[in-house]
Amino acid sequence: MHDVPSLVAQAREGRPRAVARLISLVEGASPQLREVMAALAPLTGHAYVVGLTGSPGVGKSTSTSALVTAYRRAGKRVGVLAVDPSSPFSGGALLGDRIRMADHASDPGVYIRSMATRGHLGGLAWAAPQAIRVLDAAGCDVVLVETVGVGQSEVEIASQADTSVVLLAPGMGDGIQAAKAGILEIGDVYVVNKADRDGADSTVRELNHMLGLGESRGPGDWRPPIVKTVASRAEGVDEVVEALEKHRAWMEERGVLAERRAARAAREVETIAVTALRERIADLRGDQRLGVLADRVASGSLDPYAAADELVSGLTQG
Ligand SMILES: Nc1nc2c(ncn2[C@@H]2O[C@H](COP(=O)(O)OP(=O)(O)OP(=O)(O)O)[C@@H](O)[C@H]2O)c(=O)[nH]1
Ligand SMILES: [Mg+2]
Repeated sequence: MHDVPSLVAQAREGRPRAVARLISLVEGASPQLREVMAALAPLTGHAYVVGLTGSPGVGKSTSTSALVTAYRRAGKRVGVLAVDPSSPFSGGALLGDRIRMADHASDPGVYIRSMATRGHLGGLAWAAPQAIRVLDAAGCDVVLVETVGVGQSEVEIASQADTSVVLLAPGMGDGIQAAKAGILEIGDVYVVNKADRDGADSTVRELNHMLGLGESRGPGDWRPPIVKTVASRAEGVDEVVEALEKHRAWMEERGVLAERRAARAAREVETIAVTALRERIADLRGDQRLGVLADRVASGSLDPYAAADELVSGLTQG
């Protein structure tokens, strides 16, 4: 068992080992998690959470690393969370990221953490927000969340960020992929990376076209900017930071930031509640209440809906 108050105090002072240990408690779904989260709650709400999504190899990690450099130059404390929803292990696929992040490894103003979430009940939706809370409470001004892998998880992680950055690269058929993945609805800022390659301008045009279609934006609405970058040479990265800051200011002005955070909190609570219920339902397999109800349903003295209702009300009464 960990001494939670002391861990939290150390994390708050910015001690990396305490931060790492707290995130491990999240990853391991520790029974002490409740205590940890209760202690962290009053310390959260400061960090600006930026999600980075995009197809494999588009340059998310390289961009993340360049953004870390830019934010560090501005004196900000930065947390980086690389989330891999497809793998039950930390490591492996994330090894390359660690190497790319090596520049920042000795910087005490940067926390970098990889997280595999497949093994979790409730998966990414449940674990990542808790890890973000840890980084927030540890005093990070900015938390960058990179999702490895494609598909639903990207949309999921986008819903956990204050601002979502969608990366594309020329010549990857990304425009079409993006449309398919529903990514065009989640981007607050679009980045066309690998602008040193042919076709960047046409990717920008294509994207512009797609973003403009079917849009009925009002004068005060946010229009997602498209920024060209060469992340491997840190070109365009300051423009990305500028776009992020503009989006953040726009959200604050309009009350959107508070709205998004409340929506995020609602989903967080919902996920935790559903996970708890699912655990209880799993416990029921060997429970005699289910057996008794099943016998009645089998013999025709009770219908299955009434039996399920009875079971559910039993669950929520503890
Ligand atoms: N030419 C060029 N290559 C780049 C640029 N940015 C990144 N790369 C290279 O593209 C490759 C993939 O970059 P990553 O940053 O690992 O991409 P990623 O999106 O994090 O990849 P996954 O995490 O595997 O999905 C690496 O070899 C980078 O060096 C760029 O602007 N131009
Ligand atoms: Mg990566």
